Amino acid sequence: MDRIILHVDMDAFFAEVEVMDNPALKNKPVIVGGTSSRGVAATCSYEARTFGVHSAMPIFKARALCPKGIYIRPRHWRYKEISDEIFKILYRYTELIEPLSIDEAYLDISHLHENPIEVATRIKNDIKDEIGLNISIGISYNKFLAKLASDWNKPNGLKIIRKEDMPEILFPLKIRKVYGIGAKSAEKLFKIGVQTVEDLYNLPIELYKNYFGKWGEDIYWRIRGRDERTVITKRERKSYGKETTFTEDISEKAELWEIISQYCDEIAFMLKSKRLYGKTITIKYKTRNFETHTRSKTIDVYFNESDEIKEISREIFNSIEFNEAIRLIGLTVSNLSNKKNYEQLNFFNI
Ligand code: TTP
Ligand code: MG
Repeated sequence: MDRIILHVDMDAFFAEVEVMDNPALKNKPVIVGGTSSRGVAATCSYEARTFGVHSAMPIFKARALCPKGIYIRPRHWRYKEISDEIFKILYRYTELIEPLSIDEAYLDISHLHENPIEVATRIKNDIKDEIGLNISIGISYNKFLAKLASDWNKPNGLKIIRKEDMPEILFPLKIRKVYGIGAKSAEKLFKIGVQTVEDLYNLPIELYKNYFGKWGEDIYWRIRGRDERTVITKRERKSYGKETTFTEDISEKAELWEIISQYCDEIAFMLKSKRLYGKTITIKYKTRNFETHTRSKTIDVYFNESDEIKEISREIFNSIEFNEAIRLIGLTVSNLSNKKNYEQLNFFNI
């Protein structure tokens, strides 16, 4: 029997929470993630998107495109609170949920033996009625297609991709829509005239391996509707991290620090909400030439306060010489434990 997988994803999540909490913002271009000119947008409302603003765009650029926009500092605790409410509603439908981020998850509802469109509609209505926000839902028989479907007619979308729609339904899509195809591979493929999924579909499997390396075969099968990945319900987190690929490379150090500093707040918030502590911080960055570098530091004590994370990150950050413009920067806290004094306790227990 085919599985029934839903991919659910809130619309303009941080921005819509802000609008919900302050109805004066309704129908206005709202940008979350920067009250100073440094830093990047976390997200923005669909009204702001009509001006060309989007996630990961430098704030100064967003301000140039949308000077009348309303710029709001993120309130992570509030997004987490709403996210918890959303997940509570989802768990009423099934336990088979794989959370992907604060506003996104896969659900396996095969065992419900119900019409999936009806289930998805009920979920959408529950979230709208009980919380007041819109969610987009994609339905299909595997993860890859469910995720594509949730993006199909956002915001407030509902889309099903059936076996009989495949593969033709994917043919007009740009290849960047395919999970696993990054900017670099897409650029190379454009050079040989491959722009849409249909162009890609017609290439022999060997070429997939050349272009996508070890992911080649996965991508070959995905666009043919085969993706056997299951919905993984409980995954022990080994790290918490956050990274952004910028729409424009950033050379200014102060700007990069501002972004890292935002990540510190967010990661501290996530760790605290899970009562977790970390010991290692890693900064990863990619230069404009796609060279990836990582720098880590491990300390003797566990931490989860934003100030502690910032202090250690600052040390790592200062030791890096950014000689080239940066296209991606990320921060990860790892070596996690749920006890702050884990080592001391062990020591006394011996
Ligand atoms: P997304 O689901 O990618 O974006 P979104 O919900 O704002 O908009 P939509 O799904 O309708 O396209 O991310 C969820 C939240 O995660 C988003 O509201 C803010 C945060 N986020 C960042 O902080 N930085 C980022 O680069 C991205 C993509 C998201
Ligand atoms: Mg979303």
